[in-house]
Amino acid sequence: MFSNKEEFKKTFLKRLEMLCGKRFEESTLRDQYNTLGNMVREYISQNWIQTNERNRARKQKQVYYLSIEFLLGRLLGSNLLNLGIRNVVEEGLNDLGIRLDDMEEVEADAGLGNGGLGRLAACFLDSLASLDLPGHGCGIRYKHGLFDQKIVDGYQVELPEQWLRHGNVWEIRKEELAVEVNFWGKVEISNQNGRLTFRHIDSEKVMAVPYDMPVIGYDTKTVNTLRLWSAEPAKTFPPHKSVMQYKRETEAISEFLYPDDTHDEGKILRLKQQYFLVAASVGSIVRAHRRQHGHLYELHKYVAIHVNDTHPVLAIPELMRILLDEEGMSWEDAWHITTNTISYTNHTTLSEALEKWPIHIFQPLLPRIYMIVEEINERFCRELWNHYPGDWKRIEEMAIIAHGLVKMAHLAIVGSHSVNGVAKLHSEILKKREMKRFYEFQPQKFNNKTNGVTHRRWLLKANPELSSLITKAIGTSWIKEPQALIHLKPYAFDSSFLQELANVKQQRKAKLAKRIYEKTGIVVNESSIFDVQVKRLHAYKRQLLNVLHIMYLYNRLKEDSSFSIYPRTFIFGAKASPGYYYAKRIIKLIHSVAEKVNNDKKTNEQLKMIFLENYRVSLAEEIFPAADVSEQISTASKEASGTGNMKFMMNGAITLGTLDGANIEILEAVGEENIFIFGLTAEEVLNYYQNGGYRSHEYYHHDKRIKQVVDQLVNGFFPDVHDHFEPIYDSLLTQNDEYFVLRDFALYVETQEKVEEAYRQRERWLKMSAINIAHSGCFSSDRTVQEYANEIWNIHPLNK
Ligand code: 4GP
Repeated sequence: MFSNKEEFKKTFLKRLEMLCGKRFEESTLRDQYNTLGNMVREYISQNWIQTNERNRARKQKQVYYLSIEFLLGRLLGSNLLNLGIRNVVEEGLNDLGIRLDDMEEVEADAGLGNGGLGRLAACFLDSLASLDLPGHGCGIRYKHGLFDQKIVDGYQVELPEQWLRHGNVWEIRKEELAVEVNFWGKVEISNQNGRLTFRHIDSEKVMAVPYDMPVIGYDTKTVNTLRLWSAEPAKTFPPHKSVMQYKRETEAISEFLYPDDTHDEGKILRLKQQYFLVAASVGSIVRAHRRQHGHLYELHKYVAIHVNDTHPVLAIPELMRILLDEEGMSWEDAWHITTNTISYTNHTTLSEALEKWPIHIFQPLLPRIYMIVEEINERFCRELWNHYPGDWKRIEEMAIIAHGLVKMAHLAIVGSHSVNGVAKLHSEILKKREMKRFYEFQPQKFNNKTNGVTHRRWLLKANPELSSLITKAIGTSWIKEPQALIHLKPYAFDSSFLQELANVKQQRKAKLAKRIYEKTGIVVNESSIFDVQVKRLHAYKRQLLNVLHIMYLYNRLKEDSSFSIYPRTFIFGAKASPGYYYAKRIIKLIHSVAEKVNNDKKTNEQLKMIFLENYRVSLAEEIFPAADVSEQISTASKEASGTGNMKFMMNGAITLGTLDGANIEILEAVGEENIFIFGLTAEEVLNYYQNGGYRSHEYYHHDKRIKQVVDQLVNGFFPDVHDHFEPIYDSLLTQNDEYFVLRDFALYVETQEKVEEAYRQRERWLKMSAINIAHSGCFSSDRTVQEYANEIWNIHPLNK
């Protein structure tokens, strides 16, 4: 369609007139963006069609990745890059007086996720397509993604997000492929020639309408599909409801993403969303399979369904329902097919995040599905009884339904053939603690798949400056084979390379500094250490530890005129779940401390504290390349993996972290001299939880630095907030500091001093940075997805 700049310009101008009905001179940047988006979609349409045709013709096994979240961010830039047409387009646009960067900013972030879990799903899509693997995403087309965060007076305010306000150039509505989803009603049981049959009657129907988005692989013809479902009223309205009420309730299903990554709210709606996603996705998968094979007896040989955390776990009883009620299969056949089709990933050990649905909500909303879950539970408990005769306690612990609750993680483990954690430590904790009983019973199901991130978005696209430098040194092979980044290692000893690395970092710091100034009006010192913590706000992630350390530095600088530090800019970005009041207070605390530190002449040359509002994928792409220090300071055992840690490392930042999640594997990769590790180990934390013995008061009383900063939370040091920080104070003392902030404080301070010392030795620091980049290849999601493909899904590349 356009192999050179001139052709591109010609097509672009013609398409713009056709699409927008105006001359180029009158067009807005949005018109131009829409035109380009449409051109890209057309450009790949043949490959998209051919990928689907090839999948069908070869009857190759496909994986469907079911996820309640896909945190995609913007797509224009990464699509152009993956297609290898970014340069042509950029030059062509330049001739027309348009900056591609400006055009990219017109695109709204597709923020259909909260954090790690949703972003991982997006990285996996990129890797699947880039590896030519037949793998597709299934999710919900939320009208409003994760809320927009505004900071007013230091407090978080949530505004509804509106990514679809101007349409979405990447999607294609496929009404003809809609799937009917049934809620409420009852189950009619009849006996036909001695065989019981089940019919879900009097249900309320909802239409799930798919919107397909192309997932374009890097330098390949493969174009996979992300299918997002939208909820719409069915043709037949329920008789007992007003049309308005029915319409409102139906549309609510795909209206909002739940702004929470740890607890559920609005239970019925959340469960409706989950079943909606599952019924629509499984319905369309099965329909396509039936069309091709005529029956479902070999479904598991051609289809793998992966459930991303427990939210889509109803795929298990839904597939059973189809096989039993629609196909008339025996329970045994249906169970064999289902369990061999489904696999499951756990993303957190936080017990409050383990989903449990009250029966009184579940049963009326999904009567037939509930019956099936009951039967799965009964059969499972019987099996347990045979295995552990008389061990009631164990059976009660492992049951899927107990004490009025349906335990989704138990259903997931029982109904799938593979259960994995997302980093080595996390997978071990699942086996030894959280899921111990299940591991003892079926050890073969359990495995680890350490997370990864797509280095194409997080390095190639986000950091073109560093990417060019890498390519200049080791060639381009790392783009398709990220493990080739290891060839960069010798350059860690090459001072001219290190100088260039320093220049690249400096450029990106200057760029971020400019952005910070535009957004906050604060001038930051571009040669200070950029020390960054960006992630969801959660007590276990311990943004508080970071803040208390800054307060300590501030106190010290104020009180001790002989004390000085290497200038530092502490940068935060975080959204707190709207109902998570504690987390919101931490956001206010960050702002209150920043206010003091940044406005105090005595300190603000050396210390700056920045909170970047509305942290999201597109902002993250500006932050990671500019970071020197990557804060990964969760309470050990709590962060399942972390993926920000990998993005920082790829961009040459040095990790300052605890022995938690994938930090441990980063340590293994780079060696202890290239990372800063501190704090309690997971083992120690878990022992404290189990055996007690921690008294935060002791740390408070014995360490003057701690006493001072903790007291400052409540002693009028922040005059404008009254008692607003009391819950933080209480969490540390009255509630005995569940996340061991005070316990790790001194070690953190000490390690921060080591960070400073290392940074002062420029060559040493740059060497560490180069070594981190060189070892980041194994944290590409290409590696992760390849492991899933080989060891769980059993799928193979399309073009081979
Ligand atoms: C997150 C985990 O907290 C994080 O450690 C992990 O890297 C990420 O999943 C991807 O596996 N969990 C969630 C969640 O986002 O909603 O439970």
